[in-house]
Amino acid sequence: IKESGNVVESVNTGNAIKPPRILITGGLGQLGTECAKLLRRNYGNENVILSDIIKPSEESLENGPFIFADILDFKGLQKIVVDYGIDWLIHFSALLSAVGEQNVPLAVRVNIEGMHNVIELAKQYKLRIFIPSTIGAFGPDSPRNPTPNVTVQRPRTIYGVSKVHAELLGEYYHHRFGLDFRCLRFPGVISSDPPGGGTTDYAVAVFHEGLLNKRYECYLEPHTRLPMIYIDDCLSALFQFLNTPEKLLRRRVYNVTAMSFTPEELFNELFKYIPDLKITYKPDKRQHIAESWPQVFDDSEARRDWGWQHKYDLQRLVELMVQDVNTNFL
Ligand code: AKB
Repeated sequence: IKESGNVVESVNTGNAIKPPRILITGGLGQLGTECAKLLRRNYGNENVILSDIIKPSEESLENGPFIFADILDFKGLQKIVVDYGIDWLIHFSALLSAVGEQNVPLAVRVNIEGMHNVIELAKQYKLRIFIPSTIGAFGPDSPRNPTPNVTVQRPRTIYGVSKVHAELLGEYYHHRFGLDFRCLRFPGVISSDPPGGGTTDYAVAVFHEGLLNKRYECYLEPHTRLPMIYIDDCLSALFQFLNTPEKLLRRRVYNVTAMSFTPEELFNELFKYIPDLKITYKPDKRQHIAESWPQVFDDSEARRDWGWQHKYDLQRLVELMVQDVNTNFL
């Protein structure tokens, strides 16, 4: 099977080679539906099972199975893995940085207890497991420009703490039990789906509000630089990484990124499409979070070890986001 030049892996069942059966948790968040589309194109619709605890839209029910799965219910997860013959688990369920701060106990349950369940599940059933991490796994003591793959990690959000925990536990399960754990640290992911409680989401919200109302009040200061990636690049990285043979992986956790920009730089690009866009700034608590995160992300190890390359820069990202939001939301 092929996707844009990538040779895709299959599972050797002894007699025949068959595509992997994949379960996606938290499938109705920013990445799930698009990730399912990409995987279904490559592995077949029936082999990719999208799951969540919320009610799906018509679109999410198109093209393949959608099921209820609560990551806090270990037995329920075991039943799904057995009933559907799952080989790979992509674990997207998580509260993001800004919403996590508003409900720390819930973030602990979802991001930490939920992750304990899926990692144990993956160990028991010998699944390949992918858990995304984030630039939020770094903190004020980390070098910010650039932030290397291995450095000090002392995040100050529950989101960041839970992601460092996932990175370390995944690495531990890999070394101790041979678990095929894979993790990419993503920067802010820009897609046309409405924002979901992150600190980097101003860079999504401005397209929706800017195109609809011609105005946007930004909660970050104009010069706050953060690493970012367009969703297609993010999912290509995930896809390519999932299919990288284990022997090429020198580590289990990699930084990936495409660009870095400030709100002011993004808005200047957007003025080309919305010349009468009015921007005001009203920094809030998210400013403190952003100031503790990397400004420029060093992903040279991913580029070296498994050939990561981004396609979309700031100009192309803005062009595509204007198109996507206009077509799907206005
Ligand atoms: C957030 O802002 O919380 C996320 C992230 C960078 O992980 N988008």
